[in-house]
Amino acid sequence: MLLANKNIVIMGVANERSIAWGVAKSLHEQGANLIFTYRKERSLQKLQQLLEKEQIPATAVVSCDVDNDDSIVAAFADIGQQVGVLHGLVHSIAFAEKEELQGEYADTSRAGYLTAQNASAYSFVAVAREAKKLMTEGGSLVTQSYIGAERVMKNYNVMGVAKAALEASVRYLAEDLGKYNIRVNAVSAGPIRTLAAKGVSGFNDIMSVIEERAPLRRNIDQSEVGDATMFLISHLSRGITGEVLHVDAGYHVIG
Ligand code: NDP
Ligand code: N5H
Repeated sequence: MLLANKNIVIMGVANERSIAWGVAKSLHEQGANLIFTYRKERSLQKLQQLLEKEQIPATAVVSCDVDNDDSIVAAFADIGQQVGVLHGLVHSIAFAEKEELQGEYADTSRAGYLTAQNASAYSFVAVAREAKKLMTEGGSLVTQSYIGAERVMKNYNVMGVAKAALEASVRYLAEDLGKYNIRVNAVSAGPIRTLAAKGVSGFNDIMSVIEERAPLRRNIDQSEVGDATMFLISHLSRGITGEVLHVDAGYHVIG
């Protein structure tokens, strides 16, 4: 058991397809104590059903809207009271308005740009600051990114720019928190059919391209992202910080 007696926060379970739920299963297999945060009541209900079905105990379940600083501060104060020390945190949250995820990036509105940055990039900075206060024995933070941060991917648009900011934040946070023995990394996952991905234009075409062109000639799933995230949370990755680890069947090496 790589994570016995380790207190790990998981943010972003909306349902059984969520990347965060894949992460929860991988962390649970290694004996971690899991603390979940959610935003919508619907997500809380889904989470409670999943925990019961899979017989996974939650150490705590706390409400947290990452668009709101007071909500973040209150959530981590609550977590601190319940568990005292944190050893890890997984941020698996992003949001952009649907109308910004199609057409030309050049048409992005100021409001749409700020919404995406706020929920998808700044949220990780704010969460890292609060989590750090509880990581008195060192720790590991992991966020979820996508190759649209590095290259132009059709329709990803404003979210690509938000993920670029998120990946840059991983590097700056790695420098700031390294002196406290807190590591900061990202996983860059290939496309997975989740609630957030539902209804976004071009999703099926992108999955077909991966099947044809990725070195492994297939798509990846939540369990693969879960295991890679578990590795980055665990002691096995103790020399790694400021890294973006691709879990994408190798697609990122193809020109
Ligand atoms: P999900 O829809 O399962 O998860 C998205 C989560 O974001 C939901 O739990 C949602 O909670 C939460 N969320 C959105 N806004 C807020 C907010 N303001 N405060 C708190 N929570 C919020 O989709 P995924 O699992 O696909 O997404 C997880 C992460 O993985 C995202 O960062 C995404 O960009 C990334 N990713 C996804 C890929 C994919 O193909 N699916 C590929 C690469 C990266 P609620 O509904 O309760 O608001
Ligand atoms: C190139 C692509 C396909 C096009 C772009 C997709 C971008 C998706 C990311 C964001 C997170 C989707 C999003 O915010 C959708 C919302 O506007 C509407 N959905 C919701 O509100 C649901 C109910 C909730 C749960 O969603 C959120 N976000 O809270 C990228 C794809 C191939 C890969 C992909 C899907 C990447 C990614 O980052 O998720």
